[in-house]
Amino acid sequence: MAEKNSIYSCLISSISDGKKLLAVLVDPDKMVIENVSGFIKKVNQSIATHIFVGGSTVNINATEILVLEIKKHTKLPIILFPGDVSQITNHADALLFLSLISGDNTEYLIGKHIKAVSKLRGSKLEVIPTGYLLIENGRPTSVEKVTQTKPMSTSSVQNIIDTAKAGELLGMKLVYLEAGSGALQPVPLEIISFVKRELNIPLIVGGGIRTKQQLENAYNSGADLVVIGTAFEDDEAFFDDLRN
Ligand code: 1GP
Repeated sequence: MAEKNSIYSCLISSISDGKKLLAVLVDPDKMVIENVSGFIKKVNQSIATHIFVGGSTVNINATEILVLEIKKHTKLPIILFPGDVSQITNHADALLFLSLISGDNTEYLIGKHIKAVSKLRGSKLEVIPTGYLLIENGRPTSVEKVTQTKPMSTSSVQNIIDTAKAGELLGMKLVYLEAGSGALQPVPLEIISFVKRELNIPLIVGGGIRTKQQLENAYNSGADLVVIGTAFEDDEAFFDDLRN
C-alpha cells in the first residue's frame, strides 16, 4: 500500500476521480537555468499536474541544480525520470525507478538499479517502480542508442500487451509506454487502449505528442498520465493551448 499523501497515492486518487494528468518533461541538458522561472510560470498556468525532470545524457549535478531552481517557482510535484543513476537527487519528490522491460539489456533491467541503491538508502525520495516500454516511432531515439536495445514493433501488439502485464505482475506500480523524445509518431492509440484494458495500474504515455488533439486522443484511448517535453521546448506557445 502506498503511504497516504504520497505522490503515488495522489496519482491513484486523481485517476479514480476521473482526472487526466499531464507531466511536463524538463531536460537538464536543454533547459537554461535563467529561463526556468519564465518556463515554470507557464507550466503553472497550464493544465499540467506534474513536472518530470530527466534526460538521456545529463551532466553530473545538472539535475539537482535544475530541481532546486524549479522548486522555487512551483508547488507541482517534481518527479525524476532519470536516464542514469547520476540524475538521482533527494531534492525531488519522487523517482520513477524505471526498468526497461521492452529490452534485454540487463543493465537497464536491474543493473543500474543496484547501483542506485547506495544513493537511495536512507533517502526520503519516494521510489515508484515503473515498467518502461520503448515502442518504435519511425526513427531511432536516444533511449535506443543509450540503452542499446531495440524498440518493440507496433505490429507486435500482443507482445506489447503481455510485456506491460508482466511488469504489473512483477509488482511495478506504473507502466510507461514510450515512443521516445521527439518521436515522429506517438504510441499508436490502438496500443494504448489494448494495454490499458489489460492493466490494473496507471498507464503513462509519452513521446512525440505535439498537439492538444494528440493529447486528447491519448487520454481517450486510456492514458492516465501523458508526458510532453519536446513540444514545449520547441515552442512555449503550446502552453497557451493548454491553459487551465
Ligand atoms: C520522452 O516521453 C517523453 O521520454 C516525452 O517525449 O519529448 O517527444 O514530448 P517528447
